[in-house]
Amino acid sequence: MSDDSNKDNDPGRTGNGGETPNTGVVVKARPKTRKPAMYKVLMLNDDYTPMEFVVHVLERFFQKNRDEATRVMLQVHRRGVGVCGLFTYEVAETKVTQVMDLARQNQHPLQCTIEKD
Ligand code: TYC
Repeated sequence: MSDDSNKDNDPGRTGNGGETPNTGVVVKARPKTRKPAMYKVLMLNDDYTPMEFVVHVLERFFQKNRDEATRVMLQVHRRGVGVCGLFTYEVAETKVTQVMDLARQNQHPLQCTIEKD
């Protein structure tokens, strides 16, 4: 005997009057997000690294033009410390490593560091 009153296995059946099938998935309308913490890369002065090398580093790793790189380099030279840029933690770490590696390869004592913004 056939029984067409049982429609529970009918895949097209929505049970809500032809609206979107209810998948049971709950999605927040406005998912909470957080801005990432930002970190300054600071460059430190020393008595030996040539000014031109510092300017080169700022152009190469911090996308500064010649004028901006010179301004930051002179700030460090006169005041002892200057800000190269503001980055997420991993990017800031990478910049510091790149600067220190190039400085070491060229036997300059140039130091830079990270500070939470
Ligand atoms: N003080 C260095 C000099 O007179 C120049 C210098 C600038 C070095 C900035 C490091 O981060 C620095 N040659």
